[in-house]
Amino acid sequence: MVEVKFGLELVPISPISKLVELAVMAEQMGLDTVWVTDHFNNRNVYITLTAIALKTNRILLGPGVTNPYVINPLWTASAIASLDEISNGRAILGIGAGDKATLEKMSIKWEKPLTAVKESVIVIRKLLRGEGVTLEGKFLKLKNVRLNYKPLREVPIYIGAQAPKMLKLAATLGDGILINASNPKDYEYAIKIIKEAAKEKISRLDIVAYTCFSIDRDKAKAREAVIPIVAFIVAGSSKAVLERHGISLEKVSIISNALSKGDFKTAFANVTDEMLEAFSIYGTPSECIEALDKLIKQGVTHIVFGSPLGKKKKDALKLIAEEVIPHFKKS
Ligand code: F42
Repeated sequence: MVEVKFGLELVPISPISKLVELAVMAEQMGLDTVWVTDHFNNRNVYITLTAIALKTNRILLGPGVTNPYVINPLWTASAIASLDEISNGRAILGIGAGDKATLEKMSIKWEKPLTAVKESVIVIRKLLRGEGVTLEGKFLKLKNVRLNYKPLREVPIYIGAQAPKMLKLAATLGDGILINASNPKDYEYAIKIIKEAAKEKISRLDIVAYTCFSIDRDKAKAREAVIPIVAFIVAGSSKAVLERHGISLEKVSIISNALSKGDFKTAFANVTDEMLEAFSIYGTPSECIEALDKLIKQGVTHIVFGSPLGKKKKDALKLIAEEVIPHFKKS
């Protein structure tokens, strides 16, 4: 049986010193990976990762996820090679098509997302191998570009994917897939596509559940903490995903409209239990274990504990490390 890995998502909305503290704690508590999200309006992903690299020794670390529209893939190749150097070979790269709402704010068109991710991954790999690249692609046009230094190694590349074509691409091209979902229905859908596309490569693919997670001994507190995150997930979900979970589009539009006006009270008040079930894992340690167990049985090889973690992040991380992870390490 594959040994399941465990990771932590960090969103750089809090001071970098606090994120470093959490990453150090995650390393001390035996987690395997730490992923830092990438949005222009949060603290910078690579500066945060560098700070974490300098204070940790073992944990793997990387952006989860960057995108080729805001950050040029050549820049990403150099950033990830530099992170690998400063962390002594611990870098991992998460890359995806980018967040539509954020790109719209920057007037960046979300054109050909599959092609953009595909060409970027191919080019980044070549640069990490120390090769030169000339490409007349649809997204990238490059004339004999290369890094002026020899990267330590070819860093593993994980592709963020939920939709069918991106899942297929990730399964064929990636070393791993970051699936931003928490419910078994989404994994049933995704893993079927991944298995068909990956064929014999499936045993080498790291299938990551990038969850929205909230844990507390008091279920009500875990629930309370997860509501704001689920409101944003619901507003950003595709029609196909909402329909998969039988969520009324009418209710979703109330939340989306409220969020766009900054009326968080109305948005959060309209989050239903059905939405919480569909888009998060929350509850007591035993309830969280039960939910994660379902994903692992479906073929997930790596769990990332994503926001909010709980009402108090350090307490939640302690519960995860002391009660959740040991359950899976011994079984
Ligand atoms: N986005 C961020 O901006 N920052 C983050 O920190 C972040 C973290 C993150 C973590 C995990 C994860 O899974 C996703 C994360 N994301 C983050 C979101 C990520 O950047 C992507 O937005 C997300 O993964 C969306 O991927 P998706 O699988 O939904 O794919 C999108 C692009 C999609 O619509 N795909 C469809 C499909 O079927 O795969 C259709 C693609 C499409 O439009 N194809 C066109 C066509 O004609 O068919 C064009 C074809 C072409 O050539 O490109």
